[in-house]
Amino acid sequence: MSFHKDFLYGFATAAAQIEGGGITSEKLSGRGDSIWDEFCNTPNKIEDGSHVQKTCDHLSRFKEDVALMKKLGANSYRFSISWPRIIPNGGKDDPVNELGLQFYDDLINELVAVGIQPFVTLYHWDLPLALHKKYKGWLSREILDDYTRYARVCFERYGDRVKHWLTFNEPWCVAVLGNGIGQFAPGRTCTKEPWIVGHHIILAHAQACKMYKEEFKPTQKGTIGITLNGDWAEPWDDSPENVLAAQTKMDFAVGWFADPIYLGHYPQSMIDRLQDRLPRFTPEEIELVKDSSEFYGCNTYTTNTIKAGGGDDFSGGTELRFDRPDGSLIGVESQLAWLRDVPWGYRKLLNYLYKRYKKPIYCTENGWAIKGESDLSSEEAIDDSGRVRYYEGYLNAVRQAILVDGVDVRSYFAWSFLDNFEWNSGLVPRFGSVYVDFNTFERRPKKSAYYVTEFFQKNILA
Ligand code: GBH
Repeated sequence: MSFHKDFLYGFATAAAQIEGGGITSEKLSGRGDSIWDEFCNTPNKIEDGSHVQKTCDHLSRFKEDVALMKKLGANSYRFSISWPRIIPNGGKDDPVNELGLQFYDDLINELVAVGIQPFVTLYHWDLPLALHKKYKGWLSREILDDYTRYARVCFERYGDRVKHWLTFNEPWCVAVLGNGIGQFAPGRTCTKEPWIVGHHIILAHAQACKMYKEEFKPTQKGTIGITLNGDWAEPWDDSPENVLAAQTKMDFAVGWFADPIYLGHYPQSMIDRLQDRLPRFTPEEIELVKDSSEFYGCNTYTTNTIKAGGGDDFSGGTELRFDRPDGSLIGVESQLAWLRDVPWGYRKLLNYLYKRYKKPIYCTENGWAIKGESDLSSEEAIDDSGRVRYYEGYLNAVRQAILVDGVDVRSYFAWSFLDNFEWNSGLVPRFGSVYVDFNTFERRPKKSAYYVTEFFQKNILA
């Protein structure tokens, strides 16, 4: 067993989290508002009151950012395209924004010129606000054709240089956090709508894949898939009910999307629990959906111990914990309550995904926010030994999954390249391997930036 000969490694970002340089430059750029602009304009939605309009100013600093990635030695860069930057009102008959199209053209050219392969996400949560106002976004089936046209514009314009496409980043978050518990834009709370949102995303994903494979892949020769969030679910103890609960948690987090896409049906545990609330696929739809994704895109950060009972529908009625029956905790704390450092869970997850879905795996996100990092000076923050320790554990888990277990892993992207806008948590959690001063936009690579790239340089050449 060895690393894939074309193994891709580097850092990941998303448009809404890094592009904004302030209200003036964003207005001049011609980008339409996304649901995140409106969410940030609503009091008390973002913990520190920060705004997507002003994050890392990647929009004007992208050349410096690409040069830094090159210096670090990455061979690929995962980023997302902002739909409202390309089509400000989002719809299939709405005009495109040439300035926005040009921005990603320039970014991609800059990457290709220095030998860094672009790995592109089409949808990383910044829905054009106009489509939310028009028909409530993913809640309406009308969105399918609007999304497919947006995808077409991207394939046409960038597909000569982009060979790796992701239709969606983490649909679970869109459905549950955005439309179930309201922590994310558009901030809706409902126990019925998230399952419809998820269904429409699966169909939109499949429709875009079909179009790519039929109309673009024959000449462009790239690959397309989806990326899902999913943290390993370890039974709290060996009792049959907790073992079953852990599987149910995997079904509700990962299987919700992965089972239809790779296996052709929703998980039985979801059908049983949700009954009429879970939409059904028609035979034609399942034909479209099954095998739509050419690989499994894996975002993962942590592991939970799972107990039966409690929880809500979104966890399949299971309880997410970090403790063991003996009272010990499975990993140290981070800046975020949901995130603890549990490297062994990563190896188990990769084995589970490969065994169940039998697809090459692209690890598209994995990373760490050190507790209290925002209280440090930049000088202190760049000495990020807590993050190096996290990557040491997780990268060795990937290495063992590949070399010992034979899992076909083809990429690894650390989240994130830059400290950035962590959605409803604002600018406080710092996930970057590069420190960003949010007043001056100055960048300073942290220790972990070198650690991650050197790890792969050593292992790929070995
Ligand atoms: C990713 O998602 C995103 O893709 C990225 O944009 C983001 O910045 C990064 O991770 C860091 O957060 O409510 O207890 O069930 C976040 C992954 C998945 C983490 C869902 C929180 C909910 C746990 N999220 N998870 S819980």
